[in-house]
Amino acid sequence: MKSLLEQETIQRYRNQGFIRIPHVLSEKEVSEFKALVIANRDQAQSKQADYRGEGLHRVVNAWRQDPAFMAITFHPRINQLALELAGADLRLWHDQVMIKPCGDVWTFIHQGQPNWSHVPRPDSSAITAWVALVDVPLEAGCMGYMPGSHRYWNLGQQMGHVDSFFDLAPELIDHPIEFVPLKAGDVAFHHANTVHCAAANQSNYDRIAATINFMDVDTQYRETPHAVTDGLGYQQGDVLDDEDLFPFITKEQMLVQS
Ligand SMILES: O=C(O)CCC(=O)C(=O)O
Repeated sequence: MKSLLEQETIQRYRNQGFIRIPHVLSEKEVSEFKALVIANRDQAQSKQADYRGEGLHRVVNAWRQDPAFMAITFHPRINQLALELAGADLRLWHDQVMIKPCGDVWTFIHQGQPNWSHVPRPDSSAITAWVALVDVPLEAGCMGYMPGSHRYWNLGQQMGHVDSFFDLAPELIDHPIEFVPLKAGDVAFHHANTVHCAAANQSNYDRIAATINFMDVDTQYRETPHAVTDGLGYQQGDVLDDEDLFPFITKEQMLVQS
């Protein structure tokens, strides 16, 4: 299988914990996927599923509610890029509809993995793809990442607790955040431990995106509430091994598909 990325790009991702990959989707895909994201937001609203009105309209596991969404979540190019950057086979953790309406609400600074029901580990290759379906300059609320912060692997749960985050890692207080504007069809990837945030959407249009969160193939369950694992019966330390819910994303699979 031919690599999509130069070694230098992969190395940059591994050093800084995030990377922008331009022109991943065609214009046609952007317009189809944008419609799918909006449809899934609206479907969730009418069913009162995981819909949040507090500045970010988020639907977790859209591919489970609408099989058409699988075109985004299992997009071969996005999946291959994730595998090349991660340098390891992966499983899907979940996908998300991510619509940020206009307003002054920032996405709090946080790491992904500590907010998931996963046992933290220093060697994780878990990676998130943030797929822009409209242009996302800084004023439309692009993501900001703290370079090198993916090496902090056990800071605990800090979503919405800015003070405790910096209590845990005071040396990060003065660490710069790099904002990464995207064009529609670009994808930004970040390691699941990269400290990140997103600016408020001060444009005059909805910021429409999808995210795909990939985890390590042998991710272990950590006992903590989470929409994806609640009620599944996993015990602390069990491998999240349900192949329907957490399908493998592997190089071998890509070879078969290509
Ligand atoms: O899109 C946002 O505002 C936040 C997204 C985020 O935190 C993530 O994808 O991990």
